[in-house]
Amino acid sequence: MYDSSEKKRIAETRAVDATDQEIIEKAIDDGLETAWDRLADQQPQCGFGQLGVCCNRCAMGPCRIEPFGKRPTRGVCGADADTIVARNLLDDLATGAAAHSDHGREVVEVMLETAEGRSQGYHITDETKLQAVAAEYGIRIDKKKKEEVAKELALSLLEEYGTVKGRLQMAERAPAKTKEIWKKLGIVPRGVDREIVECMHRIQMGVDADYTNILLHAMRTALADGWGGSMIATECSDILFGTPKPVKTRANLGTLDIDKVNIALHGHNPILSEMIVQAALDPELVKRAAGKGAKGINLVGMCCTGNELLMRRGVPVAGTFLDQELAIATGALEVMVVDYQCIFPSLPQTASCYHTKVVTTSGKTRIPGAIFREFRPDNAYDTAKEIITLAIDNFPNRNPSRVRIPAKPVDMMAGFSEETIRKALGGTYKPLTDAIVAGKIKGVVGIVGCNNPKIKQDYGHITLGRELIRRDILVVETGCAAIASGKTGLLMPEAAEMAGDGLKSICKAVGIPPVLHMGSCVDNSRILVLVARVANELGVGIGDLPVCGAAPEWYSQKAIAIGTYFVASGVYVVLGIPPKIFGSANVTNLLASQLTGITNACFAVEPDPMKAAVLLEAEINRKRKALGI
Ligand code: BF8
Repeated sequence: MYDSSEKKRIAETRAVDATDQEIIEKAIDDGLETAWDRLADQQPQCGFGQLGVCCNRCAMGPCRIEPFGKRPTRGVCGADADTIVARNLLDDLATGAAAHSDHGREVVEVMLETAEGRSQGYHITDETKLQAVAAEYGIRIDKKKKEEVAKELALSLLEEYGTVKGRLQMAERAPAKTKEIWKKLGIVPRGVDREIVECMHRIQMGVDADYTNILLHAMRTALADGWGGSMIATECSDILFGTPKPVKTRANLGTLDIDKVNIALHGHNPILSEMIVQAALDPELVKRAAGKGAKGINLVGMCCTGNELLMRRGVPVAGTFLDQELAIATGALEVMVVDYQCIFPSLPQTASCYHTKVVTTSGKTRIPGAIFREFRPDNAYDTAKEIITLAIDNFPNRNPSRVRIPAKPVDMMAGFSEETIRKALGGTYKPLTDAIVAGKIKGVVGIVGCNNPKIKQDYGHITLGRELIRRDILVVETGCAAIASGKTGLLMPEAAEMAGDGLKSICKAVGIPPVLHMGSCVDNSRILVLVARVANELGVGIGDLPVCGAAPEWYSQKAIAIGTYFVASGVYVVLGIPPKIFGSANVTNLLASQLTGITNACFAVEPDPMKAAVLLEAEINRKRKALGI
């Protein structure tokens, strides 16, 4: 076993946040296996896999290409490194796009069932947004009831997934110049499912072998995600649960409550978590909790479900991707309820060291050792009550000698939907663009994405965020990046003190933090809408704006889709973790350089967030110069 100074050293290497470090030490004491241990077990990781030159697609393989030009230079089928790397990338991207988009479809289905009176406990909440989106789809409002409009809209949105219509309505939100580029490249997205299925077709052996052609389809599929599946998820969630407005809440593992029944809501889709929030207020359940000796029911969010809940309800967030095991390691969690995506399959094993129960709720996500309670729109409220009851009844099983909750949650502010930001600026983006033209704000960077145990938890996000605001660059965030900033205080208006003078003066005048939390990962679509509106107001393309993106700690295939739709839309993106493409000089060259001549944006890879800030500022300056500002 480790002595205390060794434990401290390990915890400090793994995470930045003091509450995380405290629980990492406890996990070591408890003999708990975590992602960091499993990463160590995997060393050395396969070099062929890291370079993307390993192909395991068919039964002639697996094959691998020798990266230094010696034999073998081709797989058994004859595919070279370019084909293999591009195909692997397309496969990953399709997986990510499918995850976002299938989540989006489920929200539309709930909207349809709600409109038809077939769901339990859901309502059409934001009528203004319902009408605005319906108008885009050419739906006449007249004197129709909101449910009728919602039904027509849901049916139109389901068509966006198919192949008959052949275009995505929401992609029309992009500026004319940006759409012109897509048209010229032949990458206008035709339908969400269509593009994803075509990815699967193209990566079958004997179909697409031209890396450029493969990468173009990757961009089209990514656009179908960003301007399709993800945007649909965001808009329909707003219609059902409300468009976020500024809200204050708290973050980190200290949001767990020693006296209450603790339930962590982990995953992505708000259709599950919103219902649990409603059900937790049920007097019958509150009474039951008291009967078990608890002072109440404490809900905390995790990952993107956490973001959905804090954006709309101000529910405290316990942490990011790498906090899912640590939340259990506090010994204070009665239930972790999950839907899908970013859920470690090992969670039931982690939970078995404590009294915690892991509850899965989607037929798509069954995990051995977890309790399954299927969550359907027609039984949503009842199932939510059942899950909370399970947690309450588990409260007496908590072993007080194994509980440690870090003392202090950090205050944070969230809820910056595109609508909220525009409203705060007085209805148009002119005040923002004026500040950019005047140089008070140099530009805007979206920091997005995950944690990855290959990098100290949250270090990439918060170091880059701090460095950018210091350079008078406004930061907008989503996903685990935003939670990381919340844990470190960057999402409070007081953080403006850390910003450069120009950005500080604007933040103080408007009363906003220098880092704005815009939501979950599907809510990157809010950033797309924001930049589209700014570009439209200025009569330019998205690629002309001094706007960049960064994913300092990404791990997920979803991040590949996100990065690619930003680049395809004209936004330069810096990745902190290398993608598996370096086995092909051609693929690398296209993505990291040649694309600039086409979309005016490309990818860069820079693991050091301080150096990434330099790259991002240089790109912002390049675009400012081109605009003559
Ligand atoms: O979709 S940022 S670790 S939680 S993948 Fe997952 Fe990454 Fe977190 Fe949300 Ni996004």
